[in-house]
Amino acid sequence: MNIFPENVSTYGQEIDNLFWLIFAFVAIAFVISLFVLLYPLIKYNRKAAPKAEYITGEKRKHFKWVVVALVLLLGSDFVILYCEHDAWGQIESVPAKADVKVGIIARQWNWIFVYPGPDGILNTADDVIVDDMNSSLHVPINKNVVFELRSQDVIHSFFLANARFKQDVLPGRTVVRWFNLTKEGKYDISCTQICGVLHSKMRNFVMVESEDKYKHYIDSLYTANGRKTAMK
Ligand SMILES: [Cu+2]
Repeated sequence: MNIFPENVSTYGQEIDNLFWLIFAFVAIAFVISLFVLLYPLIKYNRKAAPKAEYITGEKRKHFKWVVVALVLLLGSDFVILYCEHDAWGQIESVPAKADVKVGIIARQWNWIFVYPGPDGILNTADDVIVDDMNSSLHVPINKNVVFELRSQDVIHSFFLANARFKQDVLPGRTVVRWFNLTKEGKYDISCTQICGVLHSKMRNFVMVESEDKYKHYIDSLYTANGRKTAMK
């Protein structure tokens, strides 16, 4: 069953698997909790047990149920921790050598994209900045895109549902993350942290393109900025 937006990132499937694993644990816990709540209500109704009993939970036969619940809870936590280890490792280990580097800046209420200039290095004088409402971040398909997330004002959250990627963007801090998108197309970027009155308008896009199209776009950016085109 797939109720999510289409996954287009290399690590997205792992996140979906984790979702269903956690969902299963929560579903089981939900059924058990309902049973524990409803069963005594029916079994010990007013006719069957008119007098309530006060239980402190200190007696061994009572306390063991506290231990059972604790073991179940800790047990499921450890299973989830064990299963998420791989996905966590993939997302946290930013590739040392990026195919593409880009800066993503959050500002009330727009995402701003910064492409390294012809020198290929971010945060230098020749960077090209795209700062238009609802503009698109262009990335090539099947490439490791490493991005630096920054905020100019408040806390925002960068969410690319199709990549299963979400990360808070904090003022005063640079967060470096990556993705590798495997299908050409246009996908929504949204902000998932209430960041002011126009928070819901903070909607941009990722354009996943063939290498050629991507280079063409970058070239056009450089030309528009009056710089020499120098994409290798
Ligand atoms: Cu925001």
